[in-house]
Amino acid sequence: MHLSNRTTEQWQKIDSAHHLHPFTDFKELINTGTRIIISGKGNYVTDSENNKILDMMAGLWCVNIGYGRKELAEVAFEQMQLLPYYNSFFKTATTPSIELSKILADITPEGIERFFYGSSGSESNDTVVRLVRRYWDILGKKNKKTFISRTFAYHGSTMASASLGGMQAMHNQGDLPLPGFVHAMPPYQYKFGKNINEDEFCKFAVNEIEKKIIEIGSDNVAAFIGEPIQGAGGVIVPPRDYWNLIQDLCKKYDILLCIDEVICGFGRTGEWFGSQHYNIKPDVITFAKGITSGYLPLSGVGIGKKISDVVIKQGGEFYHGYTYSGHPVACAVAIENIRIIKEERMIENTKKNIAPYLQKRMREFENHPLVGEVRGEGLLVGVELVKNKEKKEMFDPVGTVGNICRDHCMNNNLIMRAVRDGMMCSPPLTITKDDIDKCVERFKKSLDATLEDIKKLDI
Ligand code: PXG
Repeated sequence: MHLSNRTTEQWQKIDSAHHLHPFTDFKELINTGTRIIISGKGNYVTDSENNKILDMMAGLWCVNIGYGRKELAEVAFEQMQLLPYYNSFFKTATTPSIELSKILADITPEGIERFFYGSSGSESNDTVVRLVRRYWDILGKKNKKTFISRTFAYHGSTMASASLGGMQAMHNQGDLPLPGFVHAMPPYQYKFGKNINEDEFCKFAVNEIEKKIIEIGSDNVAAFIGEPIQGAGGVIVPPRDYWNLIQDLCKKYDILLCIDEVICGFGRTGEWFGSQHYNIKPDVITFAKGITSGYLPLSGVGIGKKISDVVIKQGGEFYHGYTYSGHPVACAVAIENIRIIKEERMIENTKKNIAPYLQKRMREFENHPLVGEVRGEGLLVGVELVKNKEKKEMFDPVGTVGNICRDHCMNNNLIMRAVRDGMMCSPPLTITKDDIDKCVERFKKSLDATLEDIKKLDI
C-alpha cells in the first residue's frame, strides 16, 4: 500500500512535528505518541505494528457497515471519473444529490421530506440554527431565537454547534455559549435521579425543560434540540416516555422539535432513526456519520412540511450554503451505503439479533465491583465506572479512571471510548456474536486491570 513504507517511529515523529489532533492535549500527545492505524476490514482495524484491534466504536460512532467495503470505493471511483464535483448553488444540481434526497425521504421519520446538505454534523447543526431562526422570522415572531439544549449534549465543534452542545469544557474555551443558547438537565438518571424510580425521574427531567421554557418565555424560544440517546455525553438513555412528553411540551409552547440523529441515525438503535425508535415526529433532523458509514464526509438537515411551507412559500434567498453541499461523490457513496444496509438487512438484524445479544452480554458487567450501571439501546452501550457501587458515588476528580480503562482496552486490542469515567460501545452494525464475545472477554480483562491500578494508585 502506498505511503506505508515508514516505521511506526517515523510516523509518530512526523505526526508530532506537524499534525494537530482534534480534542487532544497537544503536549501530552507529543510525549506519548500516536497509534498509527493503517487498514480496516470488517469490524477490525490494523495498526502499524500489525495489531488487529476490535473496533467497538465503529471509528467515531460512524462506520456502520464496517471497514473495507469495496462497493463504496467503486462508486466513488466511478462518480469521480464522471463528475468529481459540481455545486448546486446557481440553479444546477448533480444527479447523486437528487437521487439521495428521494431515498432519504423514504427512510427518514414520517413527514421529513426535504434535505439541505453539508459535510459534517457541526455544519449541519449550524444550518439548523439559521433555518429555524429564519422560519420564525418569516412568521413575524422575531423574538423566537433561543435554542434549548441539554447539559452533556454534543452537537459539534463550530461556534454555533458547540453553543448548542452542553459540554462545559468546550464552553470554557472561547466564550461559549453564544447568546441565545441555553441548557437544561439531561435525562441522566444515574447522576441526577439516584433515589427515585424511572417514572418519577422522567417527570422530573421533562419538568426541568418546561421550567427552562417558562423562565425564558415561550415567545423567545425557537426550538428544543436533542439527540434521541446522548452519545458523546456518555450514552445517556432517556426514560421510555421522555421523548413523547418533550414532543407534547414543544406543541404546547409552539416550539420546534429538532432531533440530532448524527449518532442514532442509519440503524444504530435498530430503526433507521432514533426518532422512530422513540416514536416521535421531529420538525427538523440532523444527520451525518452513518449516512456514508464515514467513508466520505457528508451530513444534512431534513425538514418537513411545517417548515418548508413557510421558508419556501415566502420566497427570498436563504443566504446559507457550503461549497460541498450535496457533493456528488459523497452522495453517491451514501446511496450505495444505504443500498447495502437495506440489502443485507442490517437494521432488522441489529434489532432482532445483534443488539439484544450485545445488551445482554454487556449487562453481565453489572456484577463487576467497578461498575455502577450498564445502560444502552440498540448498538449503543455505556458502562458507568464508579468509586462506590452501593452509594452510587462517582470518581473525583472525574476522568482518570475512564482513561486508564480505555488504555487497558487498547492494550488488549479492543477499542472502546471513555466518557468521563464511563466506557462506551457503538460498534459497526456488522458486529457478530463472536466479536461481541471477544469484546466481553477483553473488556473483563481491562476492567480487572483498571481495578488493580485503582488500588495501587489509591484513586
Ligand atoms: N451531533 C452529534 C450527536 C454528534 O455526535 C456531531 C453532531 C458533530 O458532527 P461532526 O461531523 O461535525 O463531528 C456529533 C459528532 C466523541 C466525538 O468524542 C463524537 C462526535 C465528534 C467528535 C468526537 O465521542 N460526534
